[in-house]
Formats: sequence, structure tokens, C-alpha cells
Amino acid sequence: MSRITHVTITPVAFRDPPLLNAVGVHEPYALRSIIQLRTDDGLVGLGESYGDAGHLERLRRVGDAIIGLDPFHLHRLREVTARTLGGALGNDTHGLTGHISVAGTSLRTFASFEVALLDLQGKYLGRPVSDLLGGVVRYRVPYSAYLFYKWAGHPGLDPDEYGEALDPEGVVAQARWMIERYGFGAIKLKGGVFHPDDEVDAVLALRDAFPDVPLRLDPNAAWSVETSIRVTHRLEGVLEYLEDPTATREAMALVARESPMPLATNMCVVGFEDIPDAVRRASVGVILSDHHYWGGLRASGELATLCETFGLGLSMHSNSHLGISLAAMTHLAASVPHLSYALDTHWPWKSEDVIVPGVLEFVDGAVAVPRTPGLGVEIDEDALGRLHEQYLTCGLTQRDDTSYMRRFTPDFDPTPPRW
Ligand code: GKR
Ligand code: MG
Repeated sequence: MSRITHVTITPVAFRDPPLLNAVGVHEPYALRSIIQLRTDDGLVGLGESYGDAGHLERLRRVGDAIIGLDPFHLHRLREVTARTLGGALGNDTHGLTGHISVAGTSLRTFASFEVALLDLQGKYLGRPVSDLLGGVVRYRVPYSAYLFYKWAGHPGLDPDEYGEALDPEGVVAQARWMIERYGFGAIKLKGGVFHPDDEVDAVLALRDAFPDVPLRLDPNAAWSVETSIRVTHRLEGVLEYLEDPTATREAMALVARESPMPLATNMCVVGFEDIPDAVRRASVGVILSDHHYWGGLRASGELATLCETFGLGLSMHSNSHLGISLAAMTHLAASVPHLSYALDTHWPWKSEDVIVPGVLEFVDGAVAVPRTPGLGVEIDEDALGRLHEQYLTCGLTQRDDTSYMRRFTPDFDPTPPRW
């Protein structure tokens, strides 16, 4: 009988370029937590999640409470997580992923362990995680190039290997590099950084440079309803979807009514409780799932079924992440019949990882689903140690793109709508 005997939560920091978004700019390091669950039969289950201090504290508390848990008892994990956290730990947010309720905070913690338990289940049974999720419907999972406006390097440091991208030429050059290296067959541009007309020009330059590649733009709710509608008309026939042009389901519905292309979201529909209102208002045509905050891999599969029921498209959202998360995203996407678009990933922006390299390779923009037991990835203990050391010395304890931006632009104000 398999039981959890040891829980190790290791915060890590990995180098991150100065990627610009609606609320500021990425700091020199991105933070993640790495979860290792050991069992009495010698198995190790892996998970990866946010690395912000509040989340780490919740992981540690729940980690202590799951000693003795049977890795197959996911409902029990849910109950222990809710009981251990109670309502007392408040809530916080990571990245631009909408409003986070106390229930949502509990789900983020649950999801962090759920992946590690599924990894254990797979190793115990000798089956890949995708088999536990219903089996693969695709052996290769397509991802999208994820472009960012960016500075040449972090202020005060040498320019990085990615180069500057602050205008349409820079954005097209970045797309070329990313497609040459990874073979992506779809492109997303992170917007909400410059005036919408400039961002439309960048998208039109991408259209000219890559006439057959589906395009997306995501200003993270930086625009008013009027601006959003104007952009949808300028980009008619150019975008496959427009992501979170404006905040709230009500405002998104006003835009959706006038928009020639579907609207997608990872900000105004971020939990099951948001779906009835979004469907009633017809706020969005596409939901971007993310197992890190939708309550894990199994809940994300249920989300896919709901999207199919309500005629909504489905794709996947990403924040800065490492290989364990990419493995989890790939197993999930491989096992979801209703998947409408190539997935987001920040993968090309990282130069360090905690997993043994070689398993997750991009060929023609897609990652082959690992067929070995569990998630199919292994920890490189030296790399984990290095990235933990980096966490201890980098001085960051939570993501704060706005404060970092204000070090260089003191009057930077991200309050939406900016345009
Ligand atoms: O990494 O700057 C970023 C992104 O803006 C991220 O925080 C968002 O959550 O990628 C995300 C999105 O699609 O909104
Ligand atoms: Mg988004």
C-alpha cells in the first residue's frame, strides 16, 4: 500500500528576460515551487507551481497535513487542503489571471499537489498521466509562439540573447527567431504595453511576414470597451481571437457583441463559478484553461467538457514555468478531445530548468507526450540545488512587475483602462 512519507517543497528562481506587459515588466528572476512527494514504496511524485511567499506558506502547511495520504485519494487531498487552509490565509494573485477568491486560493494549492499525486499514481501503475486522464487523443500537443515586447536587457545588466523588441520590426524579428527555433504554427503577441494603434501595426506586420500563421493579441484588459471594439474592426480577418481586451464579463460582452472575431479569456472566467454568468452574457468565445488555478488536471478536463457543452473554444494559458509544468500541460492537452487552438507557453523565454533535459522537445511547434510512467520527467538534483540557491540570493519573494517597472519609470500607472 503506497503512502506519502515525505513532502519537500523547494522554492526556485530562474533567469527571466525583461518582458513587458500591461502591469509592468518581468523582474530578472521568475519564481516557482517544486514539489517532491516520497512514498513508503520508494516512488517520487513531482509537481510545480507558483513561487510567491504566500503560496509557499500554504504549500508547506498542506504538505505537512498530507503525510500518510494514499496517492489515489484526490478527494481526500481536496478536503485536507480546504481544512488546513480554512478561510484564514486570505488570497493573493499571480500574474494576470483575474480575481482570486479564497476558494480559488485553496484550489491553487490543491492543484499543486494533485499533479504530484497523479505522477505517483502513474508511476505506481506503470502508466503515463495522460492515460489516467482518459488516454491520449493526440500524441503531439501544439503550442503557440508567445511574443513579448521587451527591452534589450535588464537595466544595468548586459543585453540578453533575445534582443530588443519595441516596434513592429522587433516583434517580427522575434517571431522569426522563435519559429525558426521551435517551429510554432501559431503566434500570440502580448499587448497592453503601447498605444493600441501601435500594437495593431505590429500584428499587421506579423500578418505580412507570416500570411498563413494564426495570430492572437492579448492586452490583459488594458483597454476600454470603445478601444477594444475599434481594435476588433481594425483586425477583422487577421486575428483568430482577441484575448482579454477589457476587464469584466459585462464589458467583454459589450465588445463580443460587436466583434468579428471570438474573444478569449484567462482573466474574466477563472473558475467554474464564473461560467454561468459568462454563458448568459455571451462574454467570451474561448476559455484559456490553466490547471495551476482551475483546480488541477482532472478539473481542467471537466472544464473542457463544459466548454464543448456550451459551444466555447478551449485553449491553455501560461505564466513563466519550468519543465514539470510543461509536462503536466502536455499530458492534459493530449487527453482532452475538445481542444480548439495551439496552447500558450512561456518556454522559449527560459534558459534554466530543474528537470533532466531531453524529454520535452519542440518539433514543428509541438511536444510529443511522454509515454513513460507518470509525468515522464525527472528532477536533476544539481540543477534544483542551483536554482534554489538562486532563489535564496536573488532577494525576490513574490512577483511584482509593477514595482520593478517603477524603478525605471516612477510615474508608471497600470490602472485600467489605460487606453
Ligand atoms: O508573463 O507577463 C506575463 C503574462 O502577461 C502573464 O502574466 C499572463 O498571465 O500570459 C498571461 C496571459 O495570457 O494573460
Ligand atoms: Mg491572457
